[in-house]
Amino acid sequence: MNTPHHHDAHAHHGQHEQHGPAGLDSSQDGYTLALETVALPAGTDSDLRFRLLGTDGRPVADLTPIHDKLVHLIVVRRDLTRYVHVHPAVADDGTWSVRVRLPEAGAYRVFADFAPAALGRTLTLGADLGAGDGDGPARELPGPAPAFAVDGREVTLTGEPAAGERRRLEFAVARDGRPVTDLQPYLAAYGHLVALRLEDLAYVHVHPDGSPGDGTTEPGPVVAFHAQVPGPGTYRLFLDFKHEDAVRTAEFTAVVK
Ligand SMILES: [Cu+2]
Repeated sequence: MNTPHHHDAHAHHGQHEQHGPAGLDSSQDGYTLALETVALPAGTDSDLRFRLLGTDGRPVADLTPIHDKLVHLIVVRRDLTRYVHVHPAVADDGTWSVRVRLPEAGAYRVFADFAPAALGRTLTLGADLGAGDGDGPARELPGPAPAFAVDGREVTLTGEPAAGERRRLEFAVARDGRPVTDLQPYLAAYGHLVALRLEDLAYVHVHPDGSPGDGTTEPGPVVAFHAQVPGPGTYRLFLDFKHEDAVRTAEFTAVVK
């Protein structure tokens, strides 16, 4: 189960935009995600440490911020039933670390999303991480549903991702049946969306449609994105949004034929 399929992962090297599936490799274009932590206890706060190595094998010093952060780190259980999105800090020796809590035992995958200045675009590298003892409980990803409740908010998804085609996805946030119009900017956007494919844990880059302060983008109730998924499969969409000073995550399943 730890052997990802490598479909088209190498088909688009050399282009300035990443079109193929991302996150399938721990090393790409000369850059490497090197986990120093390969296993963590489950259910407790622990330090996850890693390095980002450049073409010369040394830690990459010059990163271009993406949405206010140098590195976005996503950790998911391989069945996509658990999701953690954090922002590590770097020490003088080039080691990155961040405190995470993986809720239960199992096999996890780590994704580092970063943009080496010398490369001029974003890279997403992936690596395997274990948590706790053994495989942990088997879980099944919930099927497609148009709405997700989190912390008393209901988020409704309109639109469907499609293979090889840019599609608009809209998420509407409501509370007690009323549209929420006071979303707060979180990392320079009203929402951050990460999509992952269950079959191979391909990571999909999603781009927000508009940003706070651009004169047209409202603070809810709708947060819109453009997404293009690399092919058929079952995708889990994770939407992070900030409301009343807390970041909350809504999750959706989409089956792409
Ligand atoms: Cu992030």
